[in-house]
Amino acid sequence: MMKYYLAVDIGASSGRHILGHMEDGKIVLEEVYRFVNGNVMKDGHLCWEHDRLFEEIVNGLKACKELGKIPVTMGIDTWGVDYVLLDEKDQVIGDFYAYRDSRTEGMDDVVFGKISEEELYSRTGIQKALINTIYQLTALQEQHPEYLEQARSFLMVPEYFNFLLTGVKKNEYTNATTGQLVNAKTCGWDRELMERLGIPSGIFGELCMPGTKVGNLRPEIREQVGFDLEVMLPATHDTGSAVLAVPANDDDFVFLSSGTWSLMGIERKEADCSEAARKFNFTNEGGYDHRFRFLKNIMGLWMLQSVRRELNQGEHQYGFPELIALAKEADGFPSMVDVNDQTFLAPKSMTQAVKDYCARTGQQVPATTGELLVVIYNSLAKCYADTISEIEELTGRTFTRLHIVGGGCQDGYLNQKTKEYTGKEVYAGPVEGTALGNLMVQMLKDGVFEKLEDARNCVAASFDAKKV
Ligand code: LFR
Repeated sequence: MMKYYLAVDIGASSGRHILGHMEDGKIVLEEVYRFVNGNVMKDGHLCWEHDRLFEEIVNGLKACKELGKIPVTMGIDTWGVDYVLLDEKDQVIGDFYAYRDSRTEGMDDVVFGKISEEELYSRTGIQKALINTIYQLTALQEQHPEYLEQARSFLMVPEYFNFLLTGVKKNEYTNATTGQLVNAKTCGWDRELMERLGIPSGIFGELCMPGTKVGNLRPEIREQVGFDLEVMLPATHDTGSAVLAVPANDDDFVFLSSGTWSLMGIERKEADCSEAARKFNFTNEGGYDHRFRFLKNIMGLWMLQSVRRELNQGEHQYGFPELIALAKEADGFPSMVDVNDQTFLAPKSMTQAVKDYCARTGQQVPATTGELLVVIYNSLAKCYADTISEIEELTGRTFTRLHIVGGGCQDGYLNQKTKEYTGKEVYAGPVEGTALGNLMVQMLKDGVFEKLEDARNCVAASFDAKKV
């Protein structure tokens, strides 16, 4: 009997159910279900559609049943920083706010009025980004203090879905770190920090490490899907899962987890919470096996996805191959933008935001779709190169290779540009890095692999990383 494991990987633009199993010493993946995701506007706020997403999670379980491939365990990973609050009856309080919502504007000043930016970084090692849970909860304090008063439990997005599936509430370490409320030294919630900020620390449960069992399916869910399984905690932060699947065990490389965001960095045994790291805005996210991902958040494919969404409001529907062809035609177009500029986080129109940036900085304004795309491609690749230089400066090392994992590694044009700008050896793959990393933890827990190194060797043997 084949033993299957299920990864439910939900990103900002799509979610998928991917079954994994071992065959002749290799990991085999099978996508069984896929659905779209995105923000919707509700009462003037950008929100996620958690009810629909949960229906899709259940639909994907039904699809496994239809295939006759019943997994022994499953794990859910999603983007970080977002959360729900539950009241004493376990009902959700307020809306499912999405991190791009502008309600956190100015909340950095409120937080820094209670703790200095330097001290906050030295405690958490997490970069300043207004999307972080710390600023979201501060916004709630300012705008809806009653929500925090009613709250009895805090769950991050994957934990909320796990709760709906099993009835069990468990907080997980890797995702928690993204919120900027976890202490980088103790690897536990920084309750003293919460108290200083006036965030009720009692709503945060003890942090569990990836590999912990959450529970079995609730009877209602079991009936709907037609089977039972164990829900487990993978690295529930998608980037934490993705980086597990980098097909290398040495340390002579920089990784790039490429999706809606581009997360670029290195794996380390200890967090670097120094002033130098803070000034470059690097972050130390908690990973599997007490590793840290020392990385930078780069705006990423979001910019390309947004332009495409805007173009596709017309009759003609553009796919990425067509967009890449247009970009190639305009290849020499010279203007560049700082992709991490706040104006690109959630603009009404990305097309206009890029044009405005070029105009503002006295550069040639892109006039065609191709030119616009070239600006984004070159700017992303340049940002990757700059980020590698910063990592090299901060660590006093030089790195030979760049490993790109995740959906974005399928963009050959971006890979080529990345190679040109960084001057590194570039390897692309695996594409389903996040789902793979999620599955690897389930398999490690089940004894398929003894240790992470073995799992990574197996990933390298199972999936070709293409040299760019
Ligand atoms: C990637 C990611 C990043 C995080 C951002 C917001 O999907 O998880 O790591 O910074 O989304 O949560």
